[in-house]
Amino acid sequence: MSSLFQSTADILSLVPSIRRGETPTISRCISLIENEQPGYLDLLQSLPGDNHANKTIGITGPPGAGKSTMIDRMLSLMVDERNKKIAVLCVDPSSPFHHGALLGDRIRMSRWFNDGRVYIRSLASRGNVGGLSPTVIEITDLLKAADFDYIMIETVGVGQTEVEIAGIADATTVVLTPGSGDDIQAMKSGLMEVADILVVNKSDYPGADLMVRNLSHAIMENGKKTPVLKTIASEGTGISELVEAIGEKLSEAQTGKSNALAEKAFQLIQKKRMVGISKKMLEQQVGEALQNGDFNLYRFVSQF
Ligand SMILES: Nc1nc2c(ncn2[C@@H]2O[C@H](COP(=O)(O)OP(=O)(O)O)[C@@H](O)[C@H]2O)c(=O)[nH]1
Ligand SMILES: [Mg+2]
Repeated sequence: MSSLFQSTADILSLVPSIRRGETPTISRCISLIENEQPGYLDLLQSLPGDNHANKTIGITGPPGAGKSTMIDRMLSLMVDERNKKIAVLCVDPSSPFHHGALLGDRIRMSRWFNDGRVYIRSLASRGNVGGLSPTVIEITDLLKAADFDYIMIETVGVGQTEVEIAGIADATTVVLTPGSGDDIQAMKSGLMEVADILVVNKSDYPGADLMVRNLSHAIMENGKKTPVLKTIASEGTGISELVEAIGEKLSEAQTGKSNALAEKAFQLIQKKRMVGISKKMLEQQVGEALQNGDFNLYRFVSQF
């Protein structure tokens, strides 16, 4: 793939345009980062320090829970009523081969695509199934350097993603639905630990009140104060309370916390150290080493 840019100097000259929130530049730079094209690290390294006033909101939960519908409704309140400028990043780590969920996101949020106050970008997953790729950290930092008031990240909750998104976002909302067994799953998987806010969406379905009670009970037992809210995203019910609760969490959240930054640093170093290493490449090299005889796994590994 050829670079969209002529040189590293060209790339660095784009930083002021990013700062002004010019979306064509932002889109090009996100592609640059997503595809790890030459100069993308120079770009990230030339972004201003991590002390931005804007905040990051994570919305996670199972596919179909209503996350995109909810974000669409939240945009109405935050953009139309409060005139905020918002970036939405949709990440689906569950489906590297088809883009079903991402298509759903686009449909659910379609009325914002031509609104200059909202920037929406979907990220295709890159075979990092069960986890968020560190690319999400990088792209979030790019968006933070622009003049958005809020950056919302929608992620399908699979495996570790909820925990990882909580490390990136200043406030994390976990969306569940009644009758799904999500509450049991949430209590087992430590989801309760990472959620700043729990939402029982589709509360027009039976079992919503029971689910809220179960979750509230579990939270109390854990000595936590995580709010549990009930919404019907498709009707806009409970959305203003949700926006309110998120605002409260954000006002408590400290930015530039060293433990959160250390966690991100850890992931980015991991990514850096694995550059050029893939299972396919290893399989080929192991194959060659085996043919040469006297294969020792530890001597093999030591060359990396
Ligand atoms: N009955 C009901 N349906 C909802 C509600 N919220 C969303 N939906 C529907 O659930 C489906 C999946 O919603 P979507 O926002 O794409 O879920 P996501 O995968 O979590 O982003 C869509 O058909 C929505 O219209 C709700 O509160 N009640
Ligand atoms: Mg969605």
